[in-house]
Amino acid sequence: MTKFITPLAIALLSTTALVACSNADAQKTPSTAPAATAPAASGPVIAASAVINDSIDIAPVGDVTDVTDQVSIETWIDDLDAPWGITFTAADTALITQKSGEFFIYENGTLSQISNVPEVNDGGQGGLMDVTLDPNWPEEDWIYLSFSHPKTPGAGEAMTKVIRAKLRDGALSGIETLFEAKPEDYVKRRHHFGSRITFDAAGHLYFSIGDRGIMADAQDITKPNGKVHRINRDGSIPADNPFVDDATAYASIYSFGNRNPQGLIIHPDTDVLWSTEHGPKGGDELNVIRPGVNYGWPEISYGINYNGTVLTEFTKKPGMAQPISQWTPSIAVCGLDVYKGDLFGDWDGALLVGALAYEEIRLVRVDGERYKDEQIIMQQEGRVRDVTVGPDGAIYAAVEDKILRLTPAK
Ligand SMILES: [Ca+2]
Repeated sequence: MTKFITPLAIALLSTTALVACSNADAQKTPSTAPAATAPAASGPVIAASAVINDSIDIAPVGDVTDVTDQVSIETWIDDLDAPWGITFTAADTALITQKSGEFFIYENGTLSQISNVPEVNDGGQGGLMDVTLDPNWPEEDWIYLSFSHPKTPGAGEAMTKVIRAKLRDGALSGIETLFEAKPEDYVKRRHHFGSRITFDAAGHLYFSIGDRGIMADAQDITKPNGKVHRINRDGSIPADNPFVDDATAYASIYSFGNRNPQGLIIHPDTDVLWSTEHGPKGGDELNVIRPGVNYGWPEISYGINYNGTVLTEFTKKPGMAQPISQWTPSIAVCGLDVYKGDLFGDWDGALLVGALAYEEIRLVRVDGERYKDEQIIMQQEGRVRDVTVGPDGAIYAAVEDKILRLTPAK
């Protein structure tokens, strides 16, 4: 049905599918999400793991301090083309994905292209996306990659896919597929691929898929898009995933109602799973991701349609989690890490939030699952796609056509 559908028809479908679905079985909203309880707190707080905050309107992030004068910025690698993900394998050695599909290792000051990388569909917002190492690196030298996988070679339908492989003699070797959507769930639209990968202390792999431009799918657990997923490192499904007992659901789904999470990180101090998610026009979200929870898209949002029309009149509904904080107007959140290191000692444990449209890195201080405050540490250096902390404690940012290195200003 979606094979030759026009963008306009999809847009209409997206806004009406919740009330007018031609196949009732095709759309399933889970009934097993945790019951909503309203904590009587005055701020953006989630108190206990079984409780979701669904009743408090979250005010947009207000005045943010500019501390860019505390940071010195240098170009670490240039001559790239839309680097999307960066991760370090050792001091001064990094792996870098590029949206167009190239995968590089930067070692001893030299950038070398890695071969045997799967074909990606780099149309629209797709491409070769995130890269992460095995939690037991280097003893277990698996490299994890996400990308927009073409259903057939060329620029047709695509969906976010996750693989792992080892680097041998400059090539990916022993590639294993960890997550691949059902063929019928591939989508021709060219945006909202999500893509970020992170691991918890127990070794579970979490990754995000955006709604792929079909908003209603985010509420449908028979669809992989609009979700945060959780799998084991070999691609198997953890027995305690929230929807494993539902034969119609993707068993890898961990949370749903997520629009386009392009920041996803386990906080190493707390094991809390943080996510930054693009809103539409306004309503970018910082979320704590919990199993089985509905994050509300597109039924609730602090944003509006890009053309200015109302998307939903609701910012909250029972049973749908509120964000921890929200950015209106949108800064276009992309890339997320937790600062750990000696160079910026005062920033230990703070979130580093990249932003495409605002061309910024924000330092967001959190306490457990609470939002405390935020500062701008980099501005107007280009659209930020990824932020990662290096082994040397410097902050590295994938920006436009280069990797920047941030250190404390003298
Ligand atoms: Ca939400």
